[in-house]
Amino acid sequence: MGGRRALVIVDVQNDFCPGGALPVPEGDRVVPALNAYIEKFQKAGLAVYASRDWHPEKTKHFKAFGGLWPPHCVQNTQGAKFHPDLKLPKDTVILTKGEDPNEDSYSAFHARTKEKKPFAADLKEKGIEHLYVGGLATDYCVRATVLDGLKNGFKATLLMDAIKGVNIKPEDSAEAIQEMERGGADKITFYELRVAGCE
Ligand code: VGL
Ligand code: ZN
Repeated sequence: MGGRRALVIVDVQNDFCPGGALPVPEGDRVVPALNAYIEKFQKAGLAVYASRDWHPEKTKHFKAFGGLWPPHCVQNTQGAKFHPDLKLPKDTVILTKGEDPNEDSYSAFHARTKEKKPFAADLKEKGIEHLYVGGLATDYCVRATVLDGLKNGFKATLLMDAIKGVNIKPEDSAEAIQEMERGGADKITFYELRVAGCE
């Protein structure tokens, strides 16, 4: 079991939390769980990535222009900011996606660093092979990120206590989790991470 590990926090932004423009039910509940993972990874000297949905005002992602969603995470708005209680370390690599008005860009593998480097390239440069993925939403951006990671040859572990889904259909998150597992992802909770001694 080689391979450097990294924590990947997907789209924990105000608009996906209660009170936001596209609230994931109980979306803010992932925040304390993710803070615990952040502390663990940081103490172990492992990289922390945080993706953000970052849409222009007009995008085919939004209902008004043919998409599925109400406007959310519009660039430079309060709703696009990370949840205020999320304790991102200073050296967190911020990944930005959804800027292209012609693409949904659910997956963090469509995102780039602030130096405009694709996520996969940044991971490869750092020798990272194993992604621990949590955040919002289980059935959209978490799902797409994990499946793309697996397709790109990374190992992926889902942080079961640090994800929440939209569940347009009530079973959507459960089905997404099964799909990720079929693709090769495994699942863990914070307690199991500690037991496994993943330092
Ligand atoms: C997301 C719906 C629309 C997500 C983003 O972050 O899961 N879901 N845009
Ligand atoms: Zn979006």
